[in-house]
Amino acid sequence: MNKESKIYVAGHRGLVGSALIRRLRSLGHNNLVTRTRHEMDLMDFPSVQNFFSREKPEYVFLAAAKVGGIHANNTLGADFIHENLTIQNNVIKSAHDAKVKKLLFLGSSCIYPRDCPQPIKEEYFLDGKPETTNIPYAAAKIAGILACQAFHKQYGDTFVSVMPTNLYGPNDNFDLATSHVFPALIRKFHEAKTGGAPTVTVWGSGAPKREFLHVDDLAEACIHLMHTYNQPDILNIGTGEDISIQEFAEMVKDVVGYEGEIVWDRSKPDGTPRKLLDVSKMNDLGWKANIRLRDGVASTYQWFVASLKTA
Ligand code: GFB
Repeated sequence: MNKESKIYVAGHRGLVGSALIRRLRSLGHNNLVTRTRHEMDLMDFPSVQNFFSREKPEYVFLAAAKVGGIHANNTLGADFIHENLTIQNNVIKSAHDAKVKKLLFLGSSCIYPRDCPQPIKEEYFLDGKPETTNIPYAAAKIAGILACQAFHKQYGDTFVSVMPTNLYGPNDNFDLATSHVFPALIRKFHEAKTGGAPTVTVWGSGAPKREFLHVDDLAEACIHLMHTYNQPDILNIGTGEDISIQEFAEMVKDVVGYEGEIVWDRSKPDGTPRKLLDVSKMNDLGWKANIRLRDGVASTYQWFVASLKTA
């Protein structure tokens, strides 16, 4: 991949896609192709085929997906499995037909068995049942990995799959009903601080542990792999460190400067107790995460406050 290569980022307005665009632009890539949902519906196979045969992108980042936090995954399973299977099938087959040089598929750490040893090695893939709150989403992502591997085996396509841990950063979804815990807590503590609320309600017991990766670190990892990695074997992308939801809530509270109390709503699911990724393969390939969690909380909080002013 060089500066003139034609690169298509599917999902360029989302958390991951927008970070890829920022990073590619800052590296001097000037032949980026994007389409809004209005311009091309990734759920519509003829439109996707038509786009690929006309534009003939050389490199594809498949970051378009329906994503959400524990509550959205637990209640909108039909949408999660249907939309993700359809989008990825349409893009992967069209990329194959258009003979793209390389495609990078964004999976998720939730594809792994819920109760596997920690940290999670890539070889645990398909060794057991995923966490129940996100099985439809996990099933779609598992199918995406298997599709990339099958196209590689049957046709020799260079279709690579990466498994990021829980991501955060600019352009995240801050809607409390559908978001992940990171943006949810930023919004909750900010609104409690500005509204003078005495308590903030955080879901679950606080005991689960999560590994949070800034999406700019992920973008750097994906671009690094586009240059260096051609294998069908999946790769974990994370920081290699996790934190309990309770510790994380205290951190967000502190960064936001909220002085009230945290109340735990144990009627909400905890989800998987832990999903720390083993990132030694990525480290061996020459990449490691740079952004410290507390710095990432502070910068994302600033981004969120600025976004409220422009909304
Ligand atoms: O980020 P999150 O929604 O998703 O929740 P998962 C992580 C943990 O934070 C859970 C707790 O234990 C939640 O109960 N939590 C506490 C909260 N307060 C809140 C809150 O206000 N909002 C939210 N959303 N959570 C998702 C999967 O699992 O992770 C997806 O469902 C995907 O499939 C994604 O893989 C990365 O980490 O539990």
